[in-house]
Amino acid sequence: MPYKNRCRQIQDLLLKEELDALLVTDGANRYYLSGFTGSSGYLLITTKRVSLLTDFRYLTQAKEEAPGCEIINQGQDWYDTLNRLLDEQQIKKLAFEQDHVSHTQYLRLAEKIDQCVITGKQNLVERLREKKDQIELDRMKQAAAIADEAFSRLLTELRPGIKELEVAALLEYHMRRLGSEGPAFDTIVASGIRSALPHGTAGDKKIEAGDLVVIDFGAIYQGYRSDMTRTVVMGQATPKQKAIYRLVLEAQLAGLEAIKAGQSCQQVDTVARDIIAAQGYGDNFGHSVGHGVGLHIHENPRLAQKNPLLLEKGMVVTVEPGIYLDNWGGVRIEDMVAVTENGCEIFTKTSKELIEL
Ligand SMILES: [Mn+2]
Repeated sequence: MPYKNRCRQIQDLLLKEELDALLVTDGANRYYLSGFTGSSGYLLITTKRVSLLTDFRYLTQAKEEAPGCEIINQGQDWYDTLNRLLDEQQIKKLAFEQDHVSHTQYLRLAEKIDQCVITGKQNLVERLREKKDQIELDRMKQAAAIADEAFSRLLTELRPGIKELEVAALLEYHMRRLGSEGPAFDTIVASGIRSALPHGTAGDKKIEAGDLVVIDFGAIYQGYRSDMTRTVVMGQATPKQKAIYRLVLEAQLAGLEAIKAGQSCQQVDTVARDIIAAQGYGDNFGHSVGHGVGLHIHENPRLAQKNPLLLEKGMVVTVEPGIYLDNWGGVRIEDMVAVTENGCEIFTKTSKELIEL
């Protein structure tokens, strides 16, 4: 069980920051620290105890999924329950996740918590989540494998005249049948001139002969997400389509090559970006090269120009340069990889040769 160890890391952080407790309100952080998959609940981590407050609907499930936590029925007013717990343990300084509390919740906390100081903190749990352990890596590899297989099934079904929305439905159907808990995010299927929209979610448009089709999607396996993009051509590629594709692929391969523990995020971005910029397409590549993935589809670390953070073994990131030309179309190629000591392990296995259907 990894949860106990993760809670212990939070408890160490509490001691270091001279805090008595952390109230976890974010769902992904709650799951990460407890294993509880229910949609509602709060974790209270003190230096000695981990309590999971949830409501009647989830009590049985919580006991099964989070044996490392003391399970507490939050009752009619969970602030009363929280106050009682804080009292019992003589908590004087309570931290809360300021990025995951609404203004209304904050005002209520400030009003109802009477015997201790409350203080907002950022990224306490998120920072731990940046580096994946073996259990997480295995799940993400499986999520990537599901997406790969779904994509190969989809390729046999793509024909001119099919709508983008149907393509998204087929992909999501295949992923579900292969064990995905749902799409990792709104599936992107952008064809023809729409492929120049970096985040063109699938629409009503029919895919026509000659279209570039950007397909960006992912699966969820045991809570963990995958992310991949392939661009295909419906029919035979034109010389320009081939040239743009080759350039994006060259940048993508260089980005992958640059990844290893100790490398800075901005350096990976630069390596890929420079290849595209050198051919005059710098302005047509307006997003960062990649991002972390995990329980969320977009997490730290971001592989971006202004991020000096050094990559560490166990981080999982995407590498996804693209070129987008208004009124013409776009190409993006994306793999998800795990950072290793000397390079990276590529979880996405689908070929990156240009696919002409
Ligand atoms: Mn991505």
